[in-house]
Amino acid sequence: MFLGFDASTQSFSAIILCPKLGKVVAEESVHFGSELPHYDSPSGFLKSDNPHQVHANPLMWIEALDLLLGKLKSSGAPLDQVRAISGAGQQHATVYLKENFPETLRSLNPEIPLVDQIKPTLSRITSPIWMDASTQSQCEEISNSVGSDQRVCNISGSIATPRFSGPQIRKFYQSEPEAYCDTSHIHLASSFLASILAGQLAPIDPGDGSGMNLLDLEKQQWNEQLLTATAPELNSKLPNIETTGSEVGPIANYFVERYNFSPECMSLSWTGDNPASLVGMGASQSGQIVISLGTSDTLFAAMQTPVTDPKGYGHVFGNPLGGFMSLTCFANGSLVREKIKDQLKISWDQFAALTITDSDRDASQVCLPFMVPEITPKTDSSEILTNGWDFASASPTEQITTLLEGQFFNMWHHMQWMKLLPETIYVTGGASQNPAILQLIANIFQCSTMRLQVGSSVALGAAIIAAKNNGHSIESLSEQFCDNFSTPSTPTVAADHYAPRLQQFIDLLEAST
Ligand code: XUL
Repeated sequence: MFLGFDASTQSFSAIILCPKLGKVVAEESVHFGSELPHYDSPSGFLKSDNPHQVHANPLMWIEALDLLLGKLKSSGAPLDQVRAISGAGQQHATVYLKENFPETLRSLNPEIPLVDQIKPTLSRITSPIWMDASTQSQCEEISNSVGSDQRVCNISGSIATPRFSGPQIRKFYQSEPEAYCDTSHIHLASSFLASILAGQLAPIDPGDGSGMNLLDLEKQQWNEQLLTATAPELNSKLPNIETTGSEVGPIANYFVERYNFSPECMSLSWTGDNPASLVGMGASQSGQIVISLGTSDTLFAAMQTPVTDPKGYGHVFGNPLGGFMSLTCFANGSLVREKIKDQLKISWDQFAALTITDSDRDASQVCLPFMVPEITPKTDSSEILTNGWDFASASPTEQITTLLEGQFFNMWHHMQWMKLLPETIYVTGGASQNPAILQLIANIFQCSTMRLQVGSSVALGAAIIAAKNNGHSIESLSEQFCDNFSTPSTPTVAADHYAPRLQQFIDLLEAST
């Protein structure tokens, strides 16, 4: 059996799959906001007065890991039969650790919770996460030092990007030089958690490593110029780059004693949530497009040769199964859908029932759905902007429908650089449970949409990576676990139905960004 973890922004989940039985045998999840309220992070990150500064407490992730494994054990999940473990973390988040981290990992005591043992190893008590947009000046400095945005993009697959780890590391070095000096190890959320499971330092994989603005994408090695432009002695603080799912070592004794894992269970390297989702959706090879509707909304597809976004919003990441993937990320995803749902005091079912998917409403009414600083396009708006109508006093149907249309118009507009003509879009993440959303995407993108029946394509992707690296073929794993889609939603409106509203949206976007 193979275990896959998904350490995402708002929760930590796990799936155990068994290729012999061809089925998922256990699934469990911990929601940070409700199950670990003492971290004061209702949506998985700490409150801050500066909307551009978004950090999380890395101790919350490891307390969640103990809680999650405890839940799996008490539900009778066959942890003793797990042969290998991999996982995926929210991308870009960095964890800063002192010299004593490796020694602490080697001697984890099964009698003491992880959080108490790891706490003294942190050289920075918080981790900047992917929602942080506070490093614009560091991005400019990195670009200037390397030569240009285009040069950074040619090497790393993305222009210097505020949420990426390199600019975040530079900001830490500049604002807290002593703590930077006291930092011997800088990990991504993914490699930090993989290290704890293995009881030794784990590498970073090319999928998650390409979200750092530090990796030479083609050579799959840290790039000297980018390292120098970012911070001194960075090379010695970073783990090595190794293929996704490579062996780190047998699982640490802590987990054997505490949760009954076999001492032979192998702990593998992790990847980022989006690269893992590409695998979990069975889209790692065949050029299908995936839309993931999570805390962030992302749109991604596998690509053989890297093509970069001329506007700089899109990224090229490593594909965990070889080659590359293109990705565009939107910060105003579920957080905004949830805010509107809560303001209207309705349930998700009511939210779905109130969505109009082929409306003949006033075609000139559109909105920009940005309530937190947006990544694509870059904008600071903190409230919904309309082209002259009053959003707050509109009916719930109008609010929900224009909000969702705005999200998918924005996505459509910003995927044009990928030059893809999708026949089917595979939709995953919490909001994919809403059939009205699947229909709306089908109508706006003019292709059919399907959703995976398994809850987390990220944890599934990680478990598939673990199974593949234990000798199972990716073809049979994909057939067994990724072929399980809902009946497709096909367009119910003509191709030009949304054209006037889409144009209104683009006009409003261009006038305000
Ligand atoms: C991708 C991105 C987010 C995070 C959180 O570039 O920033 O999708 O991975 O899920």
